[in-house]
Amino acid sequence: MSAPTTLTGFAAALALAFGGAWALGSFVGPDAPAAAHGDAHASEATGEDAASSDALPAGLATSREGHTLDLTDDVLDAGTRQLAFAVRNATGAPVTAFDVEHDKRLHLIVVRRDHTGFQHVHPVMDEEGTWRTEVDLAPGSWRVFADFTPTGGPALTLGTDLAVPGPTTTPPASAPTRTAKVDDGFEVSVTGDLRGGEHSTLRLQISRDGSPVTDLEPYLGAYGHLVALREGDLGYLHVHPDGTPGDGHTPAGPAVDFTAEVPTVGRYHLYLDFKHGGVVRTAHLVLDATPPSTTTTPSPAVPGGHGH
Ligand SMILES: [Cu+2]
Repeated sequence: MSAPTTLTGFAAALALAFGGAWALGSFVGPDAPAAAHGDAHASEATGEDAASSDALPAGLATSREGHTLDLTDDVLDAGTRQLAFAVRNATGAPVTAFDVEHDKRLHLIVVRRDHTGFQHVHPVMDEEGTWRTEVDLAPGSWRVFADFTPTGGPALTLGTDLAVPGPTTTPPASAPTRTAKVDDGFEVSVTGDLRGGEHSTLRLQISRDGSPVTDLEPYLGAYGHLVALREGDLGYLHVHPDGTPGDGHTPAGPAVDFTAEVPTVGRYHLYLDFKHGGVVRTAHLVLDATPPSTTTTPSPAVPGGHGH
């Protein structure tokens, strides 16, 4: 598998990050390269041959590169609650300086582990470095992802667990879902396929009451934001579309294209945030990544084999 060779601008960097960060995003050991922080915003994740499809994606570690995601309460009652947390440095002190990425200093994803709840919110930090936001919680086991770049440090996505006590029902088994209904008559469908260890293009199309939506509004500098979570471990990807609003060739819908690369076969939950009429909505789609295309599948007898 080869790394992308053409990187022009933001979307391309993030498209790379979608793939490269997976491969580089293993738990960082003492011998790991400095760039191996495995975040979708890690635009410097170039040059490495993303050879190991078994590498760990972002979001699986609570601590990495001297930074720790620390929830004030890791048990919260169900309902609309204030979630508070800090990002702590290696001495335990709250970090208060963050770079702005995609209009925000920190992006927070809160997802129930069975994929029945998902929120992408932007907390506010006080002077002491405590971040707060409201979230809607149903009983169950949740995962909290903080996606940020401490000033002078690496882009990071840290994850930690949040418990919400109460009776839960068994969720239906997940199934591949290429079309998802969203509130207020919106519907999102996806074409294209994910292949483990390879780049592919996904096209997400947005309609409302059966008509294509052509007046999407920019949200955080793009017509769509896509978070992908691997089923089973909730390995995390945050990706952005090919093209940006106002670049002269990116339409405001109905299609939003993404370049995707997932590290392995398996099931991936895709959460698309898009904005229309001043409201941000989220669509939940599910795709199964297939093995790499046969022409490039390395033979076990020929490591890194070149099939073309
Ligand atoms: Cu965000």
